[in-house]
Amino acid sequence: MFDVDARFARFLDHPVVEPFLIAFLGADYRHIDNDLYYTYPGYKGGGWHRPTGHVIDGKFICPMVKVFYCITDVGPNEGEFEVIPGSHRAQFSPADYHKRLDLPAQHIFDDVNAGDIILFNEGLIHNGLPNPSQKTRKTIIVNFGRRDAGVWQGYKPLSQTLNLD
Ligand SMILES: O=C(O)CCC(=O)C(=O)O
Repeated sequence: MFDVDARFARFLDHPVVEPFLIAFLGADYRHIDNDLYYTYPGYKGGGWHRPTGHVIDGKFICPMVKVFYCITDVGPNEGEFEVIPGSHRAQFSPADYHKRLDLPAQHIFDDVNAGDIILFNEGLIHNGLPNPSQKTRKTIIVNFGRRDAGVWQGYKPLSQTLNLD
């Protein structure tokens, strides 16, 4: 997205977000990838997941922080995003309950205003609910890692973009 419009670079060091990224990942945090993410009317839901970042071999790790810049309002039954607070410390796998919609202790983001930001450790078990409404939920997702994280293939800005004054 930075190649399309360099103003999207604001999402790399947004003044509200940057202090959290520094606290969780270090002052030399890195951009990993980004997506313009739409969940359309009729979306069937994504399924609970967490790529990494939980307890592995008794050690807690946080290699990646996900930042959701919400660009639409989202109310109840509009395909809300949901997380299980604290689940980044759990040692079980989401595989067994992947298909379930509701889980105990889940938090459903059903009071979102455009402009809100959701920031979380990717180790938190999370999901996008089915969207039975007529509204599309739109999110700009930007993922960040520690200094040793690499930008994912296809997400590195063009050299012309990086050379902008
Ligand atoms: O917003 C959503 O529906 C899901 C996004 C998600 O799960 C992710 O970026 O890992």
